[in-house]
Amino acid sequence: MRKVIGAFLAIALVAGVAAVAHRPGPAGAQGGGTIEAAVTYAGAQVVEKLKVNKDTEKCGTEAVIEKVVVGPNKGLANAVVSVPGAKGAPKGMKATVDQHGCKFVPHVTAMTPGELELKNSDDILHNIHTYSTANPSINKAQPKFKKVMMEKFEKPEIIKLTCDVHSWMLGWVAVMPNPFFGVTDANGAAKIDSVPPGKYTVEAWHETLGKQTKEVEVKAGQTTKVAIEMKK
Ligand SMILES: [Cu+2]
Repeated sequence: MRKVIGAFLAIALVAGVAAVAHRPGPAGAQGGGTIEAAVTYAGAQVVEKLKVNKDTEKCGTEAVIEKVVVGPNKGLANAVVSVPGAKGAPKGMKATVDQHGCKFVPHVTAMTPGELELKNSDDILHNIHTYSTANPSINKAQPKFKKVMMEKFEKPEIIKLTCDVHSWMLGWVAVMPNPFFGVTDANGAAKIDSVPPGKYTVEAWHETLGKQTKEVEVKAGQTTKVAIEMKK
C-alpha cells in the first residue's frame, strides 16, 4: 500500500512541475497587473499622397503615407507603448509584417528579440531595406515567388523598414527588451497584460512625434490607466 501511495505522490509531483512549466505568460507574471494606455495628440493628422506609376495593378495609382494618424478623441494610432523597466522573459510571440498593396502591414510592428516573418502577398518584386544600428542592416530582394522570408533581429532597437522598389513604402519594427508592450489602435489605445507589480516609467514612441513618458504604479490583479499626450 505504501508503495502505491509513494508512486501516486511521485506522479502528482511530476504533473505539478509540468503544470508550472507550461503556465503561459512571462516569468513572474503570476499576480501581474494590466496597463491600459490612452495616447493622444492634439495636433492635426499628417498624410502625404504620392502619384504611383509602377506596379499600379497591385499598388494602385496613389500611395498614402500616413505620418501622423489621429482618430476619435485625439487618439493617436501607431504609437508603441512599452514598460522598459519591467522584468520578464519574452513569450515567444510571433511577429509578422506583410507587404500588401505596396504597403507594410501593419505599419508599426512590435516584437521581442528573435525572428520576424516578412510576407509578400503582392505577387510582385519587393526589396526589404532596413535602417538599424544595433542589428545588422538588411537589403534583400523578395521576388514574387518568395512568399515568406524570416529575418533575425536580436537586439532591442527601433528599425525603419523601406522598399527599394517602391520608394513610398515605409514601416517600423520595434524590437523590445521584454514582452510588455503594445501598439496603439485607431483610437490611441494599447493594453499591456501581466505586468509584474511595481513602479515603472511607461514610454510612448511615435515615428514622427518622438517619445513621451509617464510614471505608473502597477498593482496585482488591477488595471492601471495611463494617459500620455504626445507633443510636436
Ligand atoms: Cu515594394
